[in-house]
Amino acid sequence: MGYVGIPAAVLFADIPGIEHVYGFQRDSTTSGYKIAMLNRGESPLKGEEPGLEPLLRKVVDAGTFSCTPDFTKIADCDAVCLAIQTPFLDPADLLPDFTPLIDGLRHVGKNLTPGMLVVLESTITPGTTAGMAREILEEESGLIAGRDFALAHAPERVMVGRLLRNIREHDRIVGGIEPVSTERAVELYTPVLTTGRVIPMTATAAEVTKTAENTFRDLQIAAANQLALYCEAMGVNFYDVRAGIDSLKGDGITRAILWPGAGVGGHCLTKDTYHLERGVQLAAEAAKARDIRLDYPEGRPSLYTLARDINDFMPAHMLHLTEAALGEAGKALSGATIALLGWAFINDSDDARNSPSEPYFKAATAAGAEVRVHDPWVDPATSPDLPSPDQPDGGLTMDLEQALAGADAVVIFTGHAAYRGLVPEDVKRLSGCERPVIVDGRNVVEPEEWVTAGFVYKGVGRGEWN
Ligand code: SAJ
Repeated sequence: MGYVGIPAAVLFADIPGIEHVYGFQRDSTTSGYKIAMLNRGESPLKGEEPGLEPLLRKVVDAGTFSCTPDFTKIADCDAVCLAIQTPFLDPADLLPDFTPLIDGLRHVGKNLTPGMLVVLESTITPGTTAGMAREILEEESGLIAGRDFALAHAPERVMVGRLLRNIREHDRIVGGIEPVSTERAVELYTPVLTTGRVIPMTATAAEVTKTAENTFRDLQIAAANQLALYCEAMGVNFYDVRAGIDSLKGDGITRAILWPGAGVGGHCLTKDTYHLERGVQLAAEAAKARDIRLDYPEGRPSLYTLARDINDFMPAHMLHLTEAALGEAGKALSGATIALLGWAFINDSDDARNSPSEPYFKAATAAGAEVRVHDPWVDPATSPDLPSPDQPDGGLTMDLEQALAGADAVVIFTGHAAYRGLVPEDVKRLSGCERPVIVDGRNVVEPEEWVTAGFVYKGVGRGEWN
């Protein structure tokens, strides 16, 4: 019952002809609180999620949805969908942490009955559905996939802040381990979609589609980040260049350039490249026996992992900009007070998984700075991802004035709406500094206004000011 499972469950529960949807949630110390909340019709997801809570309340009141930690109830189901996190233990050796997913698969396998459909919605290494997942389900159930039960992959394509809309309106990729499994998955997902269409393919093709679409997005962001770094070095404004490139239109020409910034976070772009890389590595190993090999320029790195490295570099770039700006104000990083604005990885959300703010927080603290973290959405009381979990408030405040008080530098990491309205004179007064510093990692402030108010300004891609 997370960002994917909750919206998916309530949408299924609102489909005529679907008698009941069980939302399975382990009664763990960190997440068990969700069970009672959901059964009261309350969403545990903070942040703006249009339509989610009213729909949840509706299906709870209608009795078509309930949340339970009792996995034996799986045996009563016709279909089971797994939306479980699949993080990476260590990208360097391309090893994912499939422990939570394997736990889920074992629960399903132990309660699997003939004729059931099992769908993996988690983003997984290509080859996992027909490989590891099939093996565990068959081992636990004694049944055969593709004969006694159907097995498919139907990757989620949601973004926080628009969960319901994304599920209803995005086309849905579904892929079975064999044609009947694909048909069953098409049958399951079609009623949930409004404008979206179901796109059937094989399970492995569906896995590659999902990992590749996030890898390509990450690659496009890396291209924008590299160009922004180049623009800074050449003293030009990335946003002028972007508008210029974007002007080449017509005849089907699109030059879509994404946005540079303080880094790439979240549960998806930060790991899906490695799932794709691992998939081709495993496939290449398996294919060696058949003398098929991956044909790729000898000794050259993967374009995709290079893109990961560039995007992972951006928090360090933010620190370099902070240090340079403090230097211009006659201060050092060590001993400086920094107000870090934005702990969530994406604007107007409470989702702080793999936030780019974290490596900056750690590096600035290690360099002797005192870093105060502010976020209007991430609740220190419930968020699993906090700057200093050992501190009473987790090292995070939702009080902006408290974060800005006495700050030598203000560093913007997330494009929350709350930061677009910052008034330089107010921030200067709160900082109490003669020459405070502002470092904008999301291009949310107007440099001229801040420089006029006496700030040293630095911004990602803003070479004309840096
Ligand atoms: N970001 C940039 N520049 C951009 C766009 C994003 O720096 O131009 C940063 C964001 O600030 C954020 C990170 O990248 O830190 C990820 O942002 P995102 O907008 O990609 O948000 P996600 O990761 O929640 O959503 C992606 C989406 N994937 C694609 O569009 C291909 C979404 O459709 C997927 O459902 C989601 O991953 C997922 O769950 O896989």
